[in-house]
Amino acid sequence: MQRDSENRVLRTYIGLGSNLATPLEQLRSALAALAALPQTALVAQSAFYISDPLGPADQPRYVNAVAALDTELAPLQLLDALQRIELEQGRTRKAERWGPRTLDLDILLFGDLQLAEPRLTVPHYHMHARAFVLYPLAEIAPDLRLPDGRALTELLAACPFAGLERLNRSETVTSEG
Ligand code: PH2
Ligand code: MG
Ligand code: MG
Repeated sequence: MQRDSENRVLRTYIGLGSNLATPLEQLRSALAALAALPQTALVAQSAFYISDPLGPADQPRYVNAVAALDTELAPLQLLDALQRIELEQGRTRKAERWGPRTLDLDILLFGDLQLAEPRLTVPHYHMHARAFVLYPLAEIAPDLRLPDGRALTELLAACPFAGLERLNRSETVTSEG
C-alpha cells in the first residue's frame, strides 16, 4: 500500500492521449476505466486538448488530457492496470517510436517518488517540456512541484501554449447530447 510519510494515500497524475478510433471517445472510456480501478479514486480531470503529433508527422492530431488519482496501488500495479486498459481499448504495440495509438496512459508523477526501473520511469521522461502535458496538468494542479523541487509554473513559463487547442465542454459533447 502506498502512503507518504504522514500516512496519506499517494496522488498520481496520468497523461491520457489518443489519435485513432475517435480519440474523444477513447479518452472518455479511459477516464471511466480509471475511475473504476480498485483502491483508487479519480479526483480530478482536465479539459481535452488537441495538438499536432509530436514525432512522425504522418499521423492524425492527438487529443490529450490529464487525470489525478489517489491510489493505494503500488507504482507497478498501477502500470499493469493502465496497460490493461490500453489493451482493452485496442492498443497494439508497434515498432515505430511515437507512432499513432488508440490510447496511451502514462504515469506522469506518483506522489514525490522518483523511479528508474526497467518498466517505469517517474517523473515521465519528457513531461517537463510538453505543452500537451503541462497545460492540462496545471488546470488540475496549479501549485504542483516536481520531486526535484521545480514548480510547474516555472516549466509552463518555458513552454509555449502555441499549437494547443483547448476544447470547451460544449465542443466535446457527442451523441449523449
Ligand atoms: N504521444 C506520443 C507521440 N506524440 N503527440 C501529441 N501531440 N500528443 C501525444 O500524446 C503524443 C504525441 C507518444 O506517446
Ligand atoms: Mg506517451
Ligand atoms: Mg505510454
